[in-house]
Amino acid sequence: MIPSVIDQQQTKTPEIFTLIPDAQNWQQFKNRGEILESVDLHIGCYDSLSGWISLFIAESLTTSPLTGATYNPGELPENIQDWFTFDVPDVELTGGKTYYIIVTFGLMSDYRWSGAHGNPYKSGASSHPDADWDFAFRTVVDKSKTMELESPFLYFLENHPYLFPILRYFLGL
Ligand SMILES: [Ca+2]
Repeated sequence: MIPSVIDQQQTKTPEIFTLIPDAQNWQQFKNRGEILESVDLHIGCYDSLSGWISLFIAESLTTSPLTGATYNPGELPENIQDWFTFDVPDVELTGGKTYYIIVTFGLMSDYRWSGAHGNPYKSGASSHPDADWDFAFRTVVDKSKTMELESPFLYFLENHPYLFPILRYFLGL
C-alpha cells in the first residue's frame, strides 16, 4: 500500500526567482485528492541571517489559511535550490477547486523559489510578474486517510502561538 502520492506538480526548475519579503508569494493549484499531507517546493535560502519562512494553504489571498507550517532558515537548502517538504497539518481540500500555496517571510531574508516560463502548470497562475510563470511545487495527498479532527489547524495553532502575528497580517487585523 502506498498511501501518499503526488497529486499536483510543476517540476520544471530552469530559473530562480528571488521572493519578495513581507509579502504573499503564491502559486495556485487545483487538487484532485482530498487530504493534503504536505507540499514540496524547489527553494533555497541565501542568507544565514534570514528569518523564518512560512507556507500556507488558503482559498484566497484574503481569507484565513486552511493549514500551514513554519521553518527556520537553517532547515532549508542553504545557498542551493533543492526540493524541501513543508509538512503541514493534514487538511481536507475540495477536488477541482483552486487553492493558493502562499510563501511569506520577513524583511532582511533571502529566499528563492525555482520555476519556469511557458505556463508549465496549466491549472493555476502565480505571483511572479510574468503571467506565463509557474513556481515548482508538488502537493502530496494521502488517499487512505479520513479526517478525524474537526479543525486540525486550530489544534496546530495552539502549539504554534508565534504564528498569530502572521495570521493577523493575512486577515488585515
Ligand atoms: Ca500556470
